[in-house]
Amino acid sequence: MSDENKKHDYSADSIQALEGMEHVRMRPSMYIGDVGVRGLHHLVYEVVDNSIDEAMAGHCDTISVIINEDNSITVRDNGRGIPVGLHKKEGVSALEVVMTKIGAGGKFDKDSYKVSGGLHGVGVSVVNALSKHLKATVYRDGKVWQQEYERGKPLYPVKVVGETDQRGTEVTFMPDDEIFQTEIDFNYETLSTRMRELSFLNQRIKISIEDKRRKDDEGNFIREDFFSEEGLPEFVKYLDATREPLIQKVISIEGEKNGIPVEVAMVYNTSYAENLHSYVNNINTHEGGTHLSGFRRGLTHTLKKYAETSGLLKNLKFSISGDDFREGLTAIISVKVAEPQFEGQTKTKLGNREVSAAVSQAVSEMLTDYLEENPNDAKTIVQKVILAAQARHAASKAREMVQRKTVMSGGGLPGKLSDCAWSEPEKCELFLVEGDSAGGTAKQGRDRNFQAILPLRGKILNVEKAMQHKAFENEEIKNMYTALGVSIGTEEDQRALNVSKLRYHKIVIMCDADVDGSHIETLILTFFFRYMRELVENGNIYVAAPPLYLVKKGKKRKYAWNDEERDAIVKEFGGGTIQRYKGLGEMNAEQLWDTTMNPQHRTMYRVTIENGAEADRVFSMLMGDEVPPRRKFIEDNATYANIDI
Ligand code: 0RA
Repeated sequence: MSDENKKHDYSADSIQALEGMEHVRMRPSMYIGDVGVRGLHHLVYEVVDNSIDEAMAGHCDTISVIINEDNSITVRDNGRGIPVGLHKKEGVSALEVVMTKIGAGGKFDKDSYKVSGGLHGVGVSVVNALSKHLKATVYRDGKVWQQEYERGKPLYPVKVVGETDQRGTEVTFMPDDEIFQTEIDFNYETLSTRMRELSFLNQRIKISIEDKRRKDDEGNFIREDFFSEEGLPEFVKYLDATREPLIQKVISIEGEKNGIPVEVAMVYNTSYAENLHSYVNNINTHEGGTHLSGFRRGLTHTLKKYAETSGLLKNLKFSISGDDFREGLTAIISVKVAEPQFEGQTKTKLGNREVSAAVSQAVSEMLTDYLEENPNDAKTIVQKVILAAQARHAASKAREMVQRKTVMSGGGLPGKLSDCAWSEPEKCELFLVEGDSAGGTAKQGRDRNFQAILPLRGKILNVEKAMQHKAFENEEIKNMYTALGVSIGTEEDQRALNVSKLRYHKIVIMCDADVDGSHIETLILTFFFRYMRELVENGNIYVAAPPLYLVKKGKKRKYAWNDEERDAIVKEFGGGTIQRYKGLGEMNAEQLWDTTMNPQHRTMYRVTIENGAEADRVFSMLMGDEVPPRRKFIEDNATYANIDI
């Protein structure tokens, strides 16, 4: 190739690089998830990830993160330093390539062990593209090298600015306020929590975080130093610190199966809760995936087999389900996957099929060994599993009995309805509440003049999949018809409605603000859409919006309906404790009234149908087996008009 051509190639490549950076700035969410608070903090994780990679390759043991006074971030490590020599293909310093080429990441260092994926691992160049200003400093070969950038564009070629006997890489960046739709204001707790997590997930790395915006009582900057000698076993102990252990030891599983490193640490406690946390390449997989299902399978299989062969299940009159094996279990599952496929609504569900067997086998083998070596622990665990199964059976029997007793006695209003005093439908509201316990709270908290409560049991029938007679036989559905005063049409057209006697003009669906709650919400919406569409079209159907958080500090307390509000309140209070409301049941009557039911303060969404055909398509799609799409629908697609009443 002639020099002429080389020159041409180089400029073509640099144009490509520029386009890559432009693309990041045009579509930032594709690279960092969103341009809100989460995306902003994501920038820090991205830079730290590179240092963690360097540490995992065995070249670095100290990483420090600093929130500077101006809210810029500095990340420094004592690794080998990003190479500064000429990158032959690109014709510029390798440092410049790493900083300005999208996806250049660690491509030219094939020997080092690198795994990345998901939102992480997109490379520090993405951070550069989304920063108003970034300075990279490399300590290497006795010299200090430097290059600065504005919105991803180098301000000068890499230059030497001094001498050093140190090694490492330092990156300081100021996120671009033209990109982010939130204040450039880092949350110390958010970052420190992530650094603690990283130190547990990657043992024996010193990770520190310092906040130069704030000082403690002694005049030192707020700072934490994390270091975990053992890794995951320390992580579960940390998570379970406030629970009573059932067995003293942490069961630790560490190995590699089919080239996939698998690490598990688990403890049993005396609670009834299941606490599983899973990670892929240090990324929390909220939605689980193949590694989690592999873990569950390995655990159930191994414990069952052990219990059976050791005769502990003799004379058992009921079956044991998978859930019973996980009651009181806290576990962390961490795998490293070279090319992870992330699926699901928030791209936090591992899809790689091969991982399931790897985790299941690793768990089976090592847990079998553990049980054989620790027969006392094994017996304690199996006894707990049997108790869990027993309790589950007793509960379901009781539920059946109650169900049989509450057969509708025709004519009058349903026994479960707590009606309101007034009788003018246009003034009255009916709350359809998820579960009897939340129903009880709502009953106490309501204004009984105009608010009626009808608790609905668990998951109502999915009318999308049920035959019509099943729907009309369904207790909850019958209750809704009678409570509303809506009658079903004729023999010929059973769905023909008579809404002239509608007893409440506002019908409010009030469910937990979690995945289950949104599922129930959708099931109820599906019912209205399919069986009482007129009410939807007339604008009678509403969805309540309970708060997600309560922030407390001293005597001050405030509710937040999303993460941004929560962070703003924490900031306003200057810290504080955050209670996350997982369900309506966690609020008392007064809180439920204040936040969700009182017309003076509440936020409700009116459900509308903008396009019937589209709504139809959406509802059929929604009633598939995946829950996340439903959540997504409710959050973004729904044609709710946000009205404050
Ligand atoms: C590729 C090659 C080498 C180092 C790195 C990447 C590296 C990148 C980052 C990012 C943050 N900290 C980092 N530390 C190192 C070194 C290759 C060699 O020296 O032989």
